[in-house]
Amino acid sequence: MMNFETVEVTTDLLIIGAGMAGSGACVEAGYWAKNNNVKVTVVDKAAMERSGAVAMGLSAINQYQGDNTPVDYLSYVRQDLMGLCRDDLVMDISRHVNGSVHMFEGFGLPIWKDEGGNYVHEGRWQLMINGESYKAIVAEAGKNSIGMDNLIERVFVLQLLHDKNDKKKVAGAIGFSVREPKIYVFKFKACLVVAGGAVHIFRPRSTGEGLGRAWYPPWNAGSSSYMTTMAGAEMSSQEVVFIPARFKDGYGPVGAWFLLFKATATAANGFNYMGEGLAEGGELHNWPPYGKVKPIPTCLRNHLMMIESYRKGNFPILIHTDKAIAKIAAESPDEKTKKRRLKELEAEAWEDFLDMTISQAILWAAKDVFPEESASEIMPSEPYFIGSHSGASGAWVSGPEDLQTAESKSEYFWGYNRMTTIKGLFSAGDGVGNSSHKFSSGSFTEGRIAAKAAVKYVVENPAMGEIDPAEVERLKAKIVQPLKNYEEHKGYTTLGTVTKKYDLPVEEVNPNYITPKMAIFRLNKIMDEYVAGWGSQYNCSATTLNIALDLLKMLKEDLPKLAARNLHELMRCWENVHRTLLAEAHARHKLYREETRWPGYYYRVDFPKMDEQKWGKVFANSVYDAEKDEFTMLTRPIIHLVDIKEVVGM
Ligand code: SFD
Ligand code: AMP
Repeated sequence: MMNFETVEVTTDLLIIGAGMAGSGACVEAGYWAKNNNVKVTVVDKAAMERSGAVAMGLSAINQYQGDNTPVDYLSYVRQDLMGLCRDDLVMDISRHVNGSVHMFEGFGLPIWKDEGGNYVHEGRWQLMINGESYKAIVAEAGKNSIGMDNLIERVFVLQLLHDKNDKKKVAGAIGFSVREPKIYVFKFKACLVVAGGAVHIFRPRSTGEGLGRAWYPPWNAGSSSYMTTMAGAEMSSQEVVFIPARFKDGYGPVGAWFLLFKATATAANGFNYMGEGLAEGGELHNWPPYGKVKPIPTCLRNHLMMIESYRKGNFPILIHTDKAIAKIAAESPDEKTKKRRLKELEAEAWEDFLDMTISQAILWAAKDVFPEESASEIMPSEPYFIGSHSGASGAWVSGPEDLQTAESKSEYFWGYNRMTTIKGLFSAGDGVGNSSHKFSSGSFTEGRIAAKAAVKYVVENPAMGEIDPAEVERLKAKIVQPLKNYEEHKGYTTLGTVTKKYDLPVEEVNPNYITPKMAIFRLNKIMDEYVAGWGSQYNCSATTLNIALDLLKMLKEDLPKLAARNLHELMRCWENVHRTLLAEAHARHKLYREETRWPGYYYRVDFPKMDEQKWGKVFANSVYDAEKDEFTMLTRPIIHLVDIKEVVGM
């Protein structure tokens, strides 16, 4: 067993996670910190240059307002989430996001421009970029702002520590290095949890040789949610997962194809399920008023696809890349231009994936797919927890004061923008619920907003809190327990990591411990089969959810037996602990909201319709008591700050 050294870090503001929101937070906090003599430190489990969801790069900036107003954006977001959003949070990001995008350009990010020098739009809100190095560019700006001495990489933060004298306030955090035997104990006045969303809570569609492949990054393991939930912060909309429609197997995103190339999708038999769904008497008319809005809400687009493929059996669903390319090329004035245009379109099609989902490009190449010659299969993926895209899960936070009405102020504002219900604990990006469609640029913007407010909090609350040394010692022992479990019991293993016969890695079978891979399989199976994963065709009911809760209880009982062979596996163990708490919160939220509000994300088969009267004007929230291991469910009102009547176009 390794000997662990303890490293103590004392700072004013700790930023946990250096992804898109974390980078925005660094840029902003660096500025305000210098003016206020505040020390800012950022910690990430990976290397900031390529950490988080944007590691591989992106091919679009999905939130840019241009000349649109925050109310325009709000109407789009509210409709897309079937009426569920916090107007104040959405409009707050919207009014600042142009500034962030212009910053990106200043940092050196190439944004596509047309001949007139204007940004090239993918859709109304999206801009095309040459974004392979997007994260590296943004991270560099963040590092420059706070200074390299204040960046701690390769340290996994396990959980937050309360102030010894105030359980409604945070004063520290504990984690460990994933490279050296070191435990990190942080002390701070405030912290910003921006550790992303969650992947691999549900069974992915990828198996065997593609195991682990997902659309959202597998290293987003529910840490934001775990840290805020464990600290006792109120959480919101944990039932709202995002199921993206993606190119089959490689999980290539569809946005550029639908919006830029204007491709259409049909069922295998050629049926135009989207057009028919919208037509008079079509399925979308069963979901008023959202079935009639434009663009069709993301979940309803999925819903139509699911009916066609799973229920009617007309799969696969095809996206007609070939027809889309041919149509654009045909608009050329002459044959020579058409040929050139075809080559350009081909290059753009490949770059879309090479910039952000390289595996999809590899899969196309491996399968001899030429997008200009044939259609590709798309399908709904497994559920993800991503407050920044078309999901809505995350922390319940205070909004900005100036956007509140007299009615909303008492519900949505408690002193500091983006502070959770725990003092000194802020969040942003995937960590914050009910302000969907922020994407990379909006997450960066929300990180800036939260960091500015957190520095203000530090200035106005200058006393350093006190953490409980006994609690620290208890957690130090807990962190390394999986390494001990392995060392103590490894001799009893029936199989090593490699079978002699086939020379294939297999999992160890040992009655005394559970490997991280086994644990994740067990979690995935429970969630897939009982909590509306793809394996149960996104269906669940009170019966299945209660079965899942029983099984999760038993899984939780076994998690102290997790075993790690090395520091990397130690991280894998704790990531699974993070995932499991979010899995439970999610099942409880689904059980609580007795309606089907997001068909295409999940179906409560025992409540198959939207219940506007009971659930149309409320958020489902929860508070976790870590000592009692108990969730309390509650509702909070949806208060509209603006009346929106028109249906907006794309
Ligand atoms: O089209 C710990 N996203 C897209 N956004 C766009 O604007 N345009 C696109 O084209 C997008 N597409 C897309 C996107 C994502 C992915 C994976 C693909 C395609 C393939 C979404 C954005 O990427 C997303 O909205 C933001 O990145 C969210 O930002 P943030 O900061 O909330 O999460 P993060 O960037 O993943 O960062 C999290 C950080 O936390 C670290 N971390 N550190 C310490 N301790 C722990 N316990 C930790 N746990 C996590 C991570 O290392 C990371 O640095 S399209 O398909 O939608
Ligand atoms: P995606 O690639 O699916 O993540 O989508 C990128 C952006 O395009 C997001 O803003 C989506 O909401 C939007 N989008 C994707 N497909 C469609 C569609 N068929 N209609 C309208 N908007 C879409």
